[in-house]
Amino acid sequence: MEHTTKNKDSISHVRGTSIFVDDISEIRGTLQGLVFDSPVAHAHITSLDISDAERCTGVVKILTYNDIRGENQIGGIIQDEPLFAEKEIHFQGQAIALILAETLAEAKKAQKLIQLTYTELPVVTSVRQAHKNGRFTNASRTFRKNDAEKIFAKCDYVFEGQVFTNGQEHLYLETQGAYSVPLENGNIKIYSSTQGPTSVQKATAKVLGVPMHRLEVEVNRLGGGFGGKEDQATAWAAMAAVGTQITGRPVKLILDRHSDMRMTGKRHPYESDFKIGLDKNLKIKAYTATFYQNAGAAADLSPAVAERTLFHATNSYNIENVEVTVHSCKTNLPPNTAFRGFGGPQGMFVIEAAISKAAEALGVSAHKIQELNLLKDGDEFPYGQIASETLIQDTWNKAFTTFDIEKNIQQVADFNSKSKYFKKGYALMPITFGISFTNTPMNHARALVHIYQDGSVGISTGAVEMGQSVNTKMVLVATLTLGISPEKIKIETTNTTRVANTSPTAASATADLNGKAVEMACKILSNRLKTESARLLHLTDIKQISIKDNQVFVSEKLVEISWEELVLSAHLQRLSLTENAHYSTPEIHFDKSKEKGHPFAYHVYGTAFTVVSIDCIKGIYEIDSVKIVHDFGKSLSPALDFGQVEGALVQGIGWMTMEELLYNEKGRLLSNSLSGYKVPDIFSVPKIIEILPLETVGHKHAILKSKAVGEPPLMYGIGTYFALENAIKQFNPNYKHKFNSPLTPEKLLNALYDNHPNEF
Ligand code: MTE
Ligand code: LUZ
Ligand code: MOS
Repeated sequence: MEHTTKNKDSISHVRGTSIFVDDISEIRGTLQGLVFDSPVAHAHITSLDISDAERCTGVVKILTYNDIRGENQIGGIIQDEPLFAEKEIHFQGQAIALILAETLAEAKKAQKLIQLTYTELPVVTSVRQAHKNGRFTNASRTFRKNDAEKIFAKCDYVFEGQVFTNGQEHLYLETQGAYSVPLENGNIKIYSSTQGPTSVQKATAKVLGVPMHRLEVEVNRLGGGFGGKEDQATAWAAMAAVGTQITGRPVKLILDRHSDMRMTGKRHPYESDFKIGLDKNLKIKAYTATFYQNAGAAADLSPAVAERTLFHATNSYNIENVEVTVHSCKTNLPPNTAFRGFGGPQGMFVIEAAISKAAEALGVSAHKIQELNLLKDGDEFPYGQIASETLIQDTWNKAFTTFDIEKNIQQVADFNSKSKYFKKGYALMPITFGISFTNTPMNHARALVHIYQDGSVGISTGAVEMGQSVNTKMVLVATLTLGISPEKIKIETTNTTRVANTSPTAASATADLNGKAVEMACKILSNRLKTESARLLHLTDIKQISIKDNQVFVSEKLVEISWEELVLSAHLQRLSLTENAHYSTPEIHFDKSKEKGHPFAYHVYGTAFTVVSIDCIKGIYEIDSVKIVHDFGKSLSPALDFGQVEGALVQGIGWMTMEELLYNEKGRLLSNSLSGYKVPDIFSVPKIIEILPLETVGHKHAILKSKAVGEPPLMYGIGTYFALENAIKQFNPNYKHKFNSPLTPEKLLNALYDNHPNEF
């Protein structure tokens, strides 16, 4: 059954019966919240007059920072982010007030009557400018292995370059929102579309000035998060809860698409400088890079994202001398945040650019340099972890043999020699991605498992379902551990009262962390039930007892005790049918004072081979094929895991080719709607996506040896960028790599003809 398991929500999604925050039946008396946000990116507020607006029909209250009883502070890692602006505005779209009205239409009327006056201050959007001005959201960091600067002098070849990768809009289908409901004695229940129920609970408690136990945060499922709701779901929940605290009424706050795009942070744009040194055998001897991360106006998750950029700065390569530095530059953009890959993609793009630059200058194919420098067991990452169970070369070699890549490369060359206005290009993209929150203390989770007396099972964990199928995976873990059919198992909502102190659903580690806790709780329950079977069967030893297919077996022989009979019997014996287990990842540690340690439980590996075609008259392109060998470990469910690879790949391709985030010099988001911001659709996905699992035994720290899969495949999309640049070179021999992503059709058309040797 495992291989055909589909996401258990798929039917209700298709039928439209799944319940997202905006679908929750409203309680009588519910107020509608509407945010009044800043029209400018940097200013001193001179006055805020809400009196006309507050007199509007239907308006019950307009909240500003003055109404906050606790602290006006929602910063997660660093306390630098007010819920409502006070004296100063730091980005366009920053919340200033929340209108609470009987209807949304009334709130919208009132919104127009709020009078804000301000004096504008200089706006900084560029990271180089912020860096020059010494404006950072958090401390810069450097990872160092040996002495790169010294080694450059001894290298046969040294190349330098600059790189830009743009941000990315999350575009989850369900926009940000929350619904806050008063309970008795001033307690509040918050329904939130968040990846981090505990982050919402903690930040909201601080804003309300109440202890965490007064707040219950409930998450049913998300219509996508992609990192955008790891930290940035908090503000809307806190605002709605302040509304409930002040008015005593339920408050619903759902952002419309436009507001969501304007007010929330995105993937961090990065500008980077690199220097790479090689010997004459194409071995990379030294690598340095400086990353300028556009953090936006507050830290949000930027310190953690920056850290992961450093962890992945050498991607899948072993380099003896490395020095990489990241600066989180403070600008007047909305605070940028987690996005699938979490800084890893930005770091990996730069080393791939450095390799491509070297390949261009030396007249070799980049994949020769890539291949010669792949990691192997025993190599040391710049952060001190020793590579073990390394599978990057296995995925690479399997891709070359199975997909016959050398032949494909020859076919591309043959095509290009015959075709004048259509050209093809290819690239290889190896990935090595570390699994665990880089912040060691976050790597733990709990599960609460109830077996009801009729034999049905209810499981609560800290995992949030957002389309990645974590709930389906939890069902699989419980099914396999308890030996009962999946229909008997229900995954409950994620709720801070049932499972407390959760880490957000993030870092691709959710199924591992929560799944291990589910497995532990189920094992304890299973052993208890086996003991009960032994009692019923007058056996002394439970070793020969097993539970499978909803039945008890002794020494693999069926005995006449069903799961239901066994459970009821245990209940009548007054045994507990509930377990609560806690799992924390073993072995991991990291010393920030030395920037060395063993931060990851394991790594995920893979290799993608991408071929693209460009139309040199129109500047448009297609992706012919992406062929991938991926290390799933021993996949719990290939159907689900393949879906993650396909989705992440296409999201990565979107980031690299068409999603062009654009702010003007005043910090105004120009790509603020779906007419101006293009995401991949079914016509822009590769014509062929082939995914081949690498056959392995899996990793012991992965849930039932099935490795984390959520983020790593996004980085296969990076191959598309380099394949496109290589195709451009086939048409325009004077073209030099630009490393300026996304490579939109407009940029590609210019690249084809800029400085072309022929007249057109
Ligand atoms: N898949 C879907 N359909 N929707 C999402 O929002 N988020 C991604 C990935 N896959 C996401 C998704 C991100 S950013 C992460 S970190 C992982 O799922 C989180 O889930 P996991 O830890 O269970 O893999
Ligand atoms: N979130 C986080 C993450 O807090 N720490 C991480 O290491 C991480 N990695 C990927 C995605 N989200
Ligand atoms: Mo994913 S960026 O860890 O939410």
